[in-house]
Amino acid sequence: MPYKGVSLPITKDQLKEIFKKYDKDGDGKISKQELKLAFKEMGLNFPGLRAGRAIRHADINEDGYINEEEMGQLVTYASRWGVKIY
Ligand SMILES: [Ca+2]
Ligand SMILES: [Ca+2]
Repeated sequence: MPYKGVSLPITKDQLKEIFKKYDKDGDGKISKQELKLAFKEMGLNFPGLRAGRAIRHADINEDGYINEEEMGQLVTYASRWGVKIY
């Protein structure tokens, strides 16, 4: 797990790639459950709560999932929580 911990600076593209890895069912979209697991493994507190908030913020077409286009919003949102992005 090279991505463990939230303090290492990573690029937005890298963070996107990390989120994509958590697309466990391979449908090309990140569900709340998948996002929760991602946040949990990043070491964030309250991953379920954060996943819900992040999806509400980034889910532009309001289908409850984060797709490729919405991923940018998600990354920007996640960067507020100490996931360092340069
Ligand atoms: Ca998925
Ligand atoms: Ca969506």
